[in-house]
Amino acid sequence: MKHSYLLALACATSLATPAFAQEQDHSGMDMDMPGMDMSGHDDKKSVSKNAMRMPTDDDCWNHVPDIPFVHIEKCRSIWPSSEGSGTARLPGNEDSMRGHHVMAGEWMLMLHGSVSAQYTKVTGPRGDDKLYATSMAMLTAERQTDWGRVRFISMFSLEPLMKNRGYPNLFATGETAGGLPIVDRQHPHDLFMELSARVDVNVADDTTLFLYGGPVGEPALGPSAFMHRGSARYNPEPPITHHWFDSTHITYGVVTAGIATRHFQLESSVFTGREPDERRWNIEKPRFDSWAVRATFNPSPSWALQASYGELKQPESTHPGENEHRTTLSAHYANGSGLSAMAAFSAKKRVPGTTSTAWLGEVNWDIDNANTLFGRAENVANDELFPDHDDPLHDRSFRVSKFQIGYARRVPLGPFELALGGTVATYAKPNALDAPYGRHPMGYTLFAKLSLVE
Ligand SMILES: [Cu+2]
Repeated sequence: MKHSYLLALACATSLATPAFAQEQDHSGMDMDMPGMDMSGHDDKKSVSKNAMRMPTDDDCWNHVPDIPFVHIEKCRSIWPSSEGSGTARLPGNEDSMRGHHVMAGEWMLMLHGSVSAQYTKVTGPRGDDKLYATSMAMLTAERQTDWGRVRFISMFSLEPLMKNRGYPNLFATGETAGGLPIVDRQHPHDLFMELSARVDVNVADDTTLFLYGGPVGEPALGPSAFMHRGSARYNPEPPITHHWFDSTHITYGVVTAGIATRHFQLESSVFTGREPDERRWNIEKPRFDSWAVRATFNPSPSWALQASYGELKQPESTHPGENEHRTTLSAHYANGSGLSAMAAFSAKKRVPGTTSTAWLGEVNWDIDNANTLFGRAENVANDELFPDHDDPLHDRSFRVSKFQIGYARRVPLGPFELALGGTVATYAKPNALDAPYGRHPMGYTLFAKLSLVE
């Protein structure tokens, strides 16, 4: 991010908008606080001098709503948490500020997005290959006020352009195409991935109450969704455990209330349990028939530990009358210098029915400015691999694993970053799956991902 550019923008904005300056006036901060000294911004030398006068750690802790946006990045390296998808918290070291930032009056706008051209090939009898594109665009508007913060979030995807059956992802299941369950493939995401608002009210120096929600949002269940966590930043393949951990990231109708401090966040949601249907261009009817509760602990900027529980009403249209109780635990680590990793566990209980568990470990390591290594290991008991009722293996649960490694070469292109890379995956499965899947199926993906980063 270009500090000088943002500083200039923020200075221009704060000079032009009395409310912003006024906010700083009753912040009670020392005069050496950057942004307080509004004199001499018209010469370049003093701008760069001011840019170096960062807030102290203490400022970041005690005057959160008063930190000028230009210095939030510095504070984020001190705060123990940063924002993930929905209301999820990530380690403070996670770089969640990637994107293009513009001040519009008192509003800070952030545009973030990526498009990835991908080719996936999976071998074996259930394998397939496909050339396709995944995409995501996110626009947020946020504003600090003297009592807290207001934020609007919108997120879109053009994945509905691809066919309903999505793209090959061996052992992945979930949602439908043509009324039939999708198996060994990843479903496309909906056009509207998020349309939500969040209001934070400061109730003490270190405590805010917040309300989040909208027609499309993410309830307080599971870790931050895969496309919004650093540990999966360059991984082009969704987890095969998506429907154990983060499948609720697009939910039609969510309201979440919570309390947040530096280190803790406790929140609860009421939301729609039904997964998105296969009409991917519309906004579905909210039902508010399900609930979840989540606790997150950020002991330091390196860690985010999360536990959540939710009861979902009839999530799957192909399993009418069947509810789901989902318990997830996750530990996310980020060292702030290129390494981000997550380990997670989920237990999904069908009601009525059995419980199936899933494990996930993933890592992304930006070795230097140009090279990234990443990978993911998953293990899950899945009973949806044979949806045909006449199949002798129908409804039987099989514990399968996927081990995937990948590499990305990152090339800066102005405000964009182009990541070129590939992944290789191998699988472990019981012998009973040799006939339908082949003895040693393999998966490969090549990708070219363009992201707006500044
Ligand atoms: Cu998804």
